[in-house]
Amino acid sequence: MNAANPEYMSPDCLLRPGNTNCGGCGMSTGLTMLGRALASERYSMVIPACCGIVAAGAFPTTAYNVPVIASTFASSPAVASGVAAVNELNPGKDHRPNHVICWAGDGGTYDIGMATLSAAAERNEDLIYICYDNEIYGNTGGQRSSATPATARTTTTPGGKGETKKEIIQILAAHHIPYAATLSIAHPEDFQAKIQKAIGIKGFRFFLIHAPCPTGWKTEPAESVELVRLAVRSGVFPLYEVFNGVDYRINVEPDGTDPAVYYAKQKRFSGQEINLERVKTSLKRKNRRLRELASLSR
Ligand SMILES: Cc1ncc(C[n+]2csc(CCOP(=O)(O)OP(=O)(O)O)c2C)c(N)n1
Ligand code: SF4
Ligand SMILES: [Mg+2]
Repeated sequence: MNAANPEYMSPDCLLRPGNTNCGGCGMSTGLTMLGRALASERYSMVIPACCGIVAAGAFPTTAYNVPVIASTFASSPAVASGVAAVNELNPGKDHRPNHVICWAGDGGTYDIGMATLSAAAERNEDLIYICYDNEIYGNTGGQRSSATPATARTTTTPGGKGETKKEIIQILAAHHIPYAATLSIAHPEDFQAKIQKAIGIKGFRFFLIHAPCPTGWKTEPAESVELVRLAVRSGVFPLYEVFNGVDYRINVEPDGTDPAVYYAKQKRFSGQEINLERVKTSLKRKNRRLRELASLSR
């Protein structure tokens, strides 16, 4: 493949061939879908330490088709706030919006960037923050993060993680930001529609993408999309949005698929004592609460 091919310079090709991502990487598919959703927009990205910034390649070349600032692990929301402020002061002759997208992993979001993320959300900075959640520190070999689900094996939880995954959407919603939503690479139309909706909203917008990492999850690269589809169908990763921190809307209802099918496809869960009854009860509770919040919002 020739990365200099004009086809790969087209505005919807955000991540060009020649990047270093593994086959079947959910983050790569997320970037492809993001590029398509933003094809007619002007934007730049801020990316902290994570696979997403390694993907750019070595200076002076880049796999990205838009300007990208590489930030330190903890500072991407602060750096993005600065870029958004500079853009506002410099509208350009055409006054066309110049959006700022923060693209970060779960380690940079749930853990190490949490302070600057919370601060930027509380200030309602005019930017779109997207966390691609592969549920580990993928770039450094697959250590646990607070997004790692209970019982998953990682290099720092070889016997399976004991703690439960953090509820990041609820945390962000509690900042009363105008818009927060989950995205799935198995639901491209929903993905596209929500990104375009967010473009029309001013203030802090937050997205969470379920992003399989075949390398860390020990899964088949060709099954990444099927895996996240199963996660939506079984209620493991519900697709929903929250407006102004209070109004909930469910976008795709789980269809009763057994979550055991999702777990069985991943070697990170194999050999673990997964108490499926407990998992199912907790998923039922979580999805019932979501439905209650959505019905209160009608
Ligand atoms: C302050 C600091 N600590 C540790 C690192 C090493 N480091 C670089 S990327 C990374 C993992 C990032 O995990 P995540 O944000 O989930 O993104 P992923 O690698 O999974 O894409 C780590 C620990 C660093 N660059 N800076
Ligand atoms: S380690 Fe995981 S997240 Fe990183 S590029 Fe490979 S598949 Fe993608
Ligand atoms: Mg990660």
